[in-house]
Amino acid sequence: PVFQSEVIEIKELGDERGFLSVVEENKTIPFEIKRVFYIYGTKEGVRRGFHGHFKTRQALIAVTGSCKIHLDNLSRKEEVLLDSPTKILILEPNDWHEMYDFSPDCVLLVLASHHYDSEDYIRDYDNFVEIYNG
Ligand code: T46
Repeated sequence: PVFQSEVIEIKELGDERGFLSVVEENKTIPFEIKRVFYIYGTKEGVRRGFHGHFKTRQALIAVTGSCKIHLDNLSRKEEVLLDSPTKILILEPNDWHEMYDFSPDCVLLVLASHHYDSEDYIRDYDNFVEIYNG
């Protein structure tokens, strides 16, 4: 199937102690979570990503700070701003993505549907176009 990436909002559960937000696999997150990683301490001006995937679905949350994601699924290009721990980008494999404009305090949490596999990356844009246009 060809998926469509989207931004979803989750609840901010709060009381006098502060806030708590929750995500659950196969509910808030539309897949089973096999892997978790986080990107932090990103240097100023850095742009990373520059790839698509074959099968890995991901959920991106800026748990602190903010960053932007450039998305390109060949039929649309979009810029997503992640600037709240209650905002989640469900990033589908068929979206080429680049992450940039990280605030110095940004911690970008990523939940992934598959274990790490370097073969699941499409790092060449022309190749990406061939695969998803074909
Ligand atoms: C993605 C975006 C949102 C591992 O060994 N295991 C892992 O699970 C990951 C994610 C990375 N690595 C190694 C591979 C590289 O040597 O960590 C190094 C940095 O990874 P990479 O250059 O792929 O990082 P980004 O920011 O370009 O991309 C990452 C994810 O790899 C990718 O799947 O969609 O975040």
